[in-house]
Amino acid sequence: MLQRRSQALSSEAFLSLNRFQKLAFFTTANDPQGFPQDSLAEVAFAGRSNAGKSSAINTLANRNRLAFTSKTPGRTQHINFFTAGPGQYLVDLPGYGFAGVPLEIRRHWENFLSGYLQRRGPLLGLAVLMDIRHPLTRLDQQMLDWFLPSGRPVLLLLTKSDKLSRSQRMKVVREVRAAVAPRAANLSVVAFSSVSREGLEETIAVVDGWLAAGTALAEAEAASAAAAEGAGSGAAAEAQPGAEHASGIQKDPPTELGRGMEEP
Ligand SMILES: Nc1nc2c(ncn2[C@@H]2O[C@H](COP(=O)(O)OP(=O)(O)OP(=O)(O)O)[C@@H](O)[C@H]2O)c(=O)[nH]1
Ligand SMILES: [Mg+2]
Repeated sequence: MLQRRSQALSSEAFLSLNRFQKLAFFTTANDPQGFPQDSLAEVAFAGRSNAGKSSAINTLANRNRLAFTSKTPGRTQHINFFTAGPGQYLVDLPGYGFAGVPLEIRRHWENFLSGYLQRRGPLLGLAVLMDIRHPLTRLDQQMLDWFLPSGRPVLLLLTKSDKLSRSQRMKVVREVRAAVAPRAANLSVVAFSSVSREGLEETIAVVDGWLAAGTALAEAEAASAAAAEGAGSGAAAEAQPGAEHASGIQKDPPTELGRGMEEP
């Protein structure tokens, strides 16, 4: 009893200390030029229209209307960036698989999504959200095909878990785990609900871990680039005093800060 109470308290404390409560809308973009320039680490939320991406971001932030949700599929038609800390972003991607979208627009978003997933440097990890009642559709598999070759981790969130009984949920989780296990080692599967908040702690821990690791890596790379630059310019200055200033050449920004996505 006591143990259960302390577990409940620590769980509440964990959620109330969750740093995503400070999540704030940063920008909306519909092409790579609109992406934040200072991004060091991003985690994107992908999934079919109506899978619950915007709801999941709101649940992480413990807010109702940070990311807009809707019963009408295709509500999120831009890429919305939410800032989670300096240089850290959660990205709400437009949903795929919405039948009412004209072919031309669908092609545009397919190109966009494949380019983003394959080439966006700061994209550390991907959450793929799938309605627990319809997991691993052809288009979800397509997302994984685009992203998994990067070797970066994926979190499969089986959303709307409140719609199934506990035993049904566990069965689907087991089946999805078995289906994806051969595809990649760093792929985890979690039942998630924005209504019951099932899976919330695990999701926060995973996303937080990715952002922290990505930021540390980006900072270490920037520091080593700066050190190499310092050593290089020191040697050049020794060989040819005053040459550095005379050349007037601007140094490139540290690689991590300069990472961006090319137009798909
Ligand atoms: N029961 C239940 N409903 C949910 C849950 N998550 C989302 N919904 C509902 O599902 C609908 C779609 O949710 P959104 O979060 O807007 O979905 P989305 O993936 O952002 O959709 P697009 O922006 O169209 O791609 C809304 O009516 C939500 O209230 C959940 O965990 N349980
Ligand atoms: Mg949405």
